[in-house]
Amino acid sequence: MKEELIQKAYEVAKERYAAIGVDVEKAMDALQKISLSLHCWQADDVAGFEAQGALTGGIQATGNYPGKARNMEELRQDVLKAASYIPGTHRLNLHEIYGDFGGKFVDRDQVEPAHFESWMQWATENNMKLDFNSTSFSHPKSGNLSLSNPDKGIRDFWVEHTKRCRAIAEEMGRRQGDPCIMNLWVHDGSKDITVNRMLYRDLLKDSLDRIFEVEYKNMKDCVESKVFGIGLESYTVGSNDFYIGYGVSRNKIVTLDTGHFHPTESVADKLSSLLLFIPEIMLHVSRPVRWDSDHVTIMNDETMDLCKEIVRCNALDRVHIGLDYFDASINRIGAYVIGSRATQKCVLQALLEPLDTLRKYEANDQLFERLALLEEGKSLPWNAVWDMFCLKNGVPVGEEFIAEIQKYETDVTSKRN
Ligand code: RNT
Ligand code: ZN
Repeated sequence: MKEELIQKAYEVAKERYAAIGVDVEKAMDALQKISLSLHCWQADDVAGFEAQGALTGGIQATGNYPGKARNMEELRQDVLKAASYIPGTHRLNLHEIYGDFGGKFVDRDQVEPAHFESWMQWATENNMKLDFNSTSFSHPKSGNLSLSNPDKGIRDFWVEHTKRCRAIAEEMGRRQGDPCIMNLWVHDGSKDITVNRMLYRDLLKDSLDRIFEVEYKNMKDCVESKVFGIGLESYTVGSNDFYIGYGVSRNKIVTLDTGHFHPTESVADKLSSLLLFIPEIMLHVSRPVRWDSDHVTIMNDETMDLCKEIVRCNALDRVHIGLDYFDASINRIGAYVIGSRATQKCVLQALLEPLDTLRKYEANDQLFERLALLEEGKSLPWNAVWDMFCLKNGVPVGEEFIAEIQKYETDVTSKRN
C-alpha cells in the first residue's frame, strides 16, 4: 500500500481521536510494549520432537493441510517467518516435548535445561524471549490421570517431570533477564461418572504443592483449568474452581484459556475479580467453536471484550497475552499471523477507547451518553492507526501478507511431505 495514503489516513484518524480526547501516539506506544507469547505448537499440530505418537490428553488438532513443520529447524524457520508479519517484539512459548533431544529418546522425568540450550541460544539470536509448559499428554504414562493419579509411581513420575520443567523455565528466565512464564495444564479427568471427585482433586493439590516447593526468582508459575477434554467429558480434576482456589491460596498466576469455559460465560468478566486476589493473569487466547476447538483467534466480540477489560482494569502489566490454538486445516504460518494480528487489533482498539469520557458519563449517570459513545467508538478509524503501526514496524500493511505467505508456501512448506 502507498505510504502517503497510510500517512494521510493516519493524520485524519489522529485528529478524529484527539477530538474525543484520545492520543493515538500514546496508544501505539503502549501497543509496541506488548509482547504476545506465540505458542510453538501451531506450527506442527502439537506434535513436538519427542516421539511420533498420537496427540492425547483430550485435545485434538483437526485437518491435514500440507506443509507442517517436521523438525526443529522447520519449526524455527516457520515461527520466524510468521513473526516477520506480526508488528512488534514477541515471545515464544515452548512445550517440553519441543526440546532438542539430539535424536535420542529423553523421557519426561529425565529432561534438563541442556535440552533447551539450543533454544535459548536461538531465542537470544532472534530477540525472542521464551515461555514454557510442562507436557502431561501424548505419553504412555499420560492415561486419564497424571498428577492426580492414585498410583504413586505415576504421580511421582509427573511430579518429577513438572519440577524439572520449572528448573528449565528458571534457566530460561535467568538467561533472558526476564521471567519465563511456565504454564501447568494437565488433562486429568474422567470420561464417565466418577464417585471420587474429592480424591483426585486432593491428590492434584498435593502434587502441585510438591512441585512448587522450590522457590525460583526467574520464572513464574501459572495453572490452567478446563471444562472438559475429549474422552474426558464427565469430570475435570483441574476445574476452574479448583485452580482459582489453588491460585488464590498459593499466590499463583491463573491461566484463562478462552476455550475453557461454558460457551456463554464471559472470560473478560473474570479479569477484574481475579486481579483482586491473584498476582497476575496469563491468557490463552483462542476461538472455541461449539467446544474447545482451538480455531484461529479472530477479531470478534469475545477477544475485543477481553482486551478492553485488560485496559479498563489498567492491568497491561499484570496480564500476559499468550495464544493457544492449533488449526491443522489451513496454512499454519497464516494461522499464526491472523491470530496474532487479530489480538493486537483488539488491544489497539481497547487502547483507543475514550475511557475518561465514558467513565465521566457513567459517574454522572448519563447512561444514554455512555452507550452512544461506546457505539460510535466502534466505527472510529482505528484501522488507520493499525496500518500506521504496521508501517512503523516494517511489516506488511493490511492484506499484503497473504501474497507473502503464499510465496513461502510455494517455495518452502509445499515441498514438505
Ligand atoms: C489444552 C490447554 C493447553 C494446551 C497446550 C498445548 O486444552 O489449552 O494450554 O492447549 O498446553
Ligand atoms: Zn490453553
